[in-house]
This record gives sequence, C-alpha cells and structure tokens, in this order.
Amino acid sequence: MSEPTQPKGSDDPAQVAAFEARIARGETIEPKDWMPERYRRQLVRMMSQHAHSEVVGMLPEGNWITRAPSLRRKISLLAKVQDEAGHGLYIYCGTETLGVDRAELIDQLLAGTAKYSSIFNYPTLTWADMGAIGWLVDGAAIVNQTMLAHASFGPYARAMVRICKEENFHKRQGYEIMATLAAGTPAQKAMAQDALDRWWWPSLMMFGPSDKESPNSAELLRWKIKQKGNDELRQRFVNLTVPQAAAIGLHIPDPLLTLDKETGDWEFGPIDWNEFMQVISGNGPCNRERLAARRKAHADGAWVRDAAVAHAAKDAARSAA
Ligand code: BYC
Repeated sequence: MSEPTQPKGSDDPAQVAAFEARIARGETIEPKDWMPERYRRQLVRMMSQHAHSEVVGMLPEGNWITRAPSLRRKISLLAKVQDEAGHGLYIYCGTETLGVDRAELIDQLLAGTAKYSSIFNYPTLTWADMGAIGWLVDGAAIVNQTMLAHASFGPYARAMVRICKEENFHKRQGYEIMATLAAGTPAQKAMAQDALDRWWWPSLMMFGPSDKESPNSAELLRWKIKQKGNDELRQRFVNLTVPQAAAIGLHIPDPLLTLDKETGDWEFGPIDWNEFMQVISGNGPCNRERLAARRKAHADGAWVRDAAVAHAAKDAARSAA
C-alpha cells in the first residue's frame, strides 16, 4: 500500500486524544487533517471493499440488460448499472484522498486479495432476480449507507449522500419489478417468490457477521466511521422489508420469522454463517466467474486507459506551450 500524500501522523498519544475529542464533538475529519494511521487504514480497507462491491455488483445485473422484457425495463436497468459504476468511481476517488492509488486497489481486486460484498457471488437466474436485487440488495445498501452518510470521514460521508439518493431509485425499480410479477400470472408470481427465496438470506449476510464476531466494529464505532453495529442495521432492514413482502403477497422464506410485539422487531431464524464464510473466502457460487469477468474487462479496457494517459500528456504539453 502506498504512503499517504499528507504528512503521516506519528500517532503520539496527545494527537490521538485531540483527534478523538474532535470525533466526540461530531466534527468531520477531512483528508488534510491529522488522523491516526490505523483510522486511515481502516477507511482504506472499508472504502476500497465498498468501491469494489459497486464495480463487481454491475456483473449480475449486466447479465440481464440484453434480456430485459421491455424497453422501459431495459432503460431503467441500464441506468442502474451505470450508476453503480459511478458509485465505484466516487468511492475510489475518496480512497485517493487517503493517499492510495486507485490502480493499486484494482490490482488487489484482480489478484483476488481484496474483498467485495458477498452478495455479488450469487447467480442471477431469472428476470425476477433483477427485481430481488433492486428491492433487497439496494434496500440493504440504503440501510447501511444512510448511516455511513454520517461517517466521520468527510469524503466518504459526502459520497454516501449522493449514492443513497440513487440507491432509492434502484430500490424502487426493483420493488416495482417484484410487485408486477407478484400480481401477474401464477408462473410470474412463482418466479418472484423463487427470487425472494434465493436472495433473502444472502441479503441478510450483507450486513456482516454478528457484532460479537465482528473484529472491526468496535474500532469503527469508536471513531464514528460506523454509527451502528451490523446486527442493529440487519434488524432494521428486516423490519422494513417484511411488510413490503406482505404488501405484494410474497413470503419471506423463514419459518421462524415472528413479530416481537414489545420491541416491534421481526425476529428471524439463524443465518448460515458457514455459507457466508465460504463466500467471503472465495468459494461462493460465482466468485471465480466474477473475478474472471473483471480481469477480462480490465484487460479489454487497457487501450482506453492508454488513450486517456496519452490525451492527458498531450493536453499538458499544449497547456505548457
Ligand atoms: N461481504 O469486522 P466486520 C451495493 C468482512 S454495494 C464480504 O464486521 P466491518 C450495490 C469484513 O470486510 C454495497 N465481506 O467488518 C452495488 C471483514 O474482513 P476484513 C457494499 C464482508 O468492516 C451494485 C470481516 O468480514 N456496501 O450496494 O466492520 C448493485 C469481518 O467483518 C461482508 C459496503 O461495502 C460482506 N457482506 O463491517 C447493487 C458498505 N461483511 O476486511 C447494490 C461499506 C463483512 O477484516 N462497508 N465482511 O478482511 C461496511 O459497511 C462494512 O465494511 C460491513 C462490514 C458492514 C460490510
């Protein structure tokens, strides 16, 4: 990992105390401000994983652009997938303010040494999967990212504000697909239910391991990078989504789902953490396929990067002249 462009802090206790006091007062940390090296590294870890998720996340949906059932659906899906590329770009730009080169992060992704969200390692088998992804995956992302819009690091928080606005549109387009299918023929309704059955549990896994198994949470919460723990956000997502499923006549695939009338929480059954660990260790149903697709896209795009660099050099020479 390259060194930060800003003067690197020595993490002396007085500086750390002053930094933590700023965090406690709810101040935003900006790239040129002093920050503990560990804070910078945690941000690079989390933001680069997030950026990679946006970019790899284009693949499962990109798979359906040519097969969208109508022009209207195709336009929406195309716009959504393009938005995800933009999200990746904003977040990679955010990591650059922390002194890390985007090319280096992409190399880590292509080498298979960087993580990206577990959810994108599942296949998109039917058109209803476009509905399920928009509704559930973007829905989960909104719950997670609305909190990150208050993160203590300014560039990340600001990127989240815009991203969340776009994710809201993504969620609506997904939910509309699901609602339309659920109100359609029995075969269409069955297709929607099947997509919900397959995407429900992986969506809950998006929030990460339970708080007691989450090695990074305590530090991220202390530095207000995260505002809430993984379990609280997962519960919030379940509480929001259960009534949405009921409204369109679909069933959440969890026989243990029950409403706790006192707390208002929908209690859910156990998550298969073994499956989660398999997926994040590279052994999910599509991990290899996803990385192969990214590697090919990167290689195919080499001429575009070369042309951009040549153009920038010509521009600089022209300005100098
Ligand atoms: N998948 O200590 P923990 C989108 C890893 S894209 C893979 O709880 P943390 C969209 C975790 O990294 C949405 N890995 O970690 C795009 C850690 O490993 P390392 C993507 C996961 O950071 C296209 C280890 O498990 N959103 O919306 O405190 C189309 C222990 O976890 C996952 C973001 O990236 C996972 N699900 O909390 C449609 C949001 N969960 O790094 C939609 C930003 C955990 O120590 N990220 N791990 O080796 C976050 O909010 C947090 O990083 C997480 C995890 C809640 C994900």
